[in-house]
Amino acid sequence: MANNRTYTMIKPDAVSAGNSGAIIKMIEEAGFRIVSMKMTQMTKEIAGKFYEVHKERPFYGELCDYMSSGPIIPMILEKDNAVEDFRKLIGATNPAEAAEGTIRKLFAKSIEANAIHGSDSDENAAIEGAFFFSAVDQY
Ligand code: RTP
Ligand code: MG
Repeated sequence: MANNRTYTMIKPDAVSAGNSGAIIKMIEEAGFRIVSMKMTQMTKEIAGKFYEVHKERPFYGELCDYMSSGPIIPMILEKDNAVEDFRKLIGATNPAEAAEGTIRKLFAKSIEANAIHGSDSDENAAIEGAFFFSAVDQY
C-alpha cells in the first residue's frame, strides 16, 4: 500500500508525566515520518467539537474535561498502512487490555487518561489532521 497518513495526539497525562520524548521516539522507531507537530491546549469547547462523534456516549463530558486539562502534542504521521499500523503501536483503549510493548501498555494511566490518540480510518485521519493543522502545515 502507498504511503498514507494518520492523526495522533499525545494526551495530557503523558505530556504532564514527561513521557512525550519517549513516545515520539517509539513513533519514529516504528517507521512513521512526522509530517506536522505542535504543542497546544484545547478549551473544553474545542475538545467538545473534536469528540462530537462521541457526544451520546456516557464518558463524553469527562473526556472533554480531561482532554482540555493540559497541553497536548498533535501530530500528522506518514507511513504505508499508517492508520492500522499506528493503532497496533498504541494498543487497546484500556491499558489493562493493551498488548505488551504498546504505547498505552507502557504509558497509559487509565481507560480515559490513555496517553495517546490514533485515528480509526483514513477518512477520520484527514478530518482530524485538518482540525489541528492548516493546509500549509501538511506538506
Ligand atoms: P482514541 O480515539 O483516543 O484513539 O481512542 P480509541 O479509538 O481507542 O477509543 P474511543 O472509543 O474512540 O474513545 C475515545 C477516548 O475516550 C476515552 N474513553 N473513556 N471512560 C471510558 O469508558 C472511556 N472509554 C473511552 C479514552 O480516552 C479514549 O481514548
Ligand atoms: Mg477513537
